[in-house]
Amino acid sequence: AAHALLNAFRANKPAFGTWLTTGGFVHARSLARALVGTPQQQSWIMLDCEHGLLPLNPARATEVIAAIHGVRDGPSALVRIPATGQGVGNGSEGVNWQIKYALDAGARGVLVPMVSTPAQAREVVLSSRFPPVGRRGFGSPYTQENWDIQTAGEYLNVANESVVVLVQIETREGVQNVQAIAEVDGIDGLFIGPYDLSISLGYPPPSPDPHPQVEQVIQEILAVAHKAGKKCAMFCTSGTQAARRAAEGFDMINVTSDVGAMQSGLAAEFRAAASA
Ligand code: 3PY
Repeated sequence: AAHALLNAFRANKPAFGTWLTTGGFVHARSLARALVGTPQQQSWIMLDCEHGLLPLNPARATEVIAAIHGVRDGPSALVRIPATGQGVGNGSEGVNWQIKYALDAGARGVLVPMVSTPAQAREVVLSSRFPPVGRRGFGSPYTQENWDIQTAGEYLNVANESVVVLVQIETREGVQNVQAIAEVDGIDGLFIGPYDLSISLGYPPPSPDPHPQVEQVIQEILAVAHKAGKKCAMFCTSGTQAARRAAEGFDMINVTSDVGAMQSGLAAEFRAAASA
């Protein structure tokens, strides 16, 4: 079952997207509709349940994801879960149940913050893929509706190849282990979080560009991902930055956020109004 982000990945075209940090389903639908008809159709929206004001409340996530996917030719909705890679391997089931809720709600993919070891990446894959690849549980009666698929059985047949599994490289340990993480089967891509990456490496956060030492690490991660045959994603905060990252070869690029776009849009209109 294809969707906008997967289409871009398969066509080797950069997929631009935006962070969704707040709001209900009306807000999410407006954001999704705003992306339809932009020059870049292969877009995505990330429900930020890590730092945004969208806690991973399954009922709410289901409504927001349904609103986005109700938009014809619209973007793919993905979920960044709250639990980090450290949520596995210490006995916590955080990553497991959060991925389950996100995917059962119909998300086209998941993003797990701060994945620092190949063991953590493998755990992410186990939670995201149905057997025989992983151990994701099967049984939601709603997921296939969101995918516009007729039966749960059909969803089971397409989910492993259609769900996009992304891990964030944004810790010093993650950088040290980046090659082994990239090589984990079932991981589709590495998503660089330049803010956490900078502070983990002992540098200030990007303002707006990363410190040159951090930039070097970013380019190394991009090269490692591609060498392993994986996609590489980058978080940006403006269209100008995003265009540059696309030209560098990034496959998936965050352009802005709901709140950021609202603020800059308002500021631009008010500046225009005052310039008369
Ligand atoms: C980071 O830059 O740390 C991110 O995770 C993107 O918000």
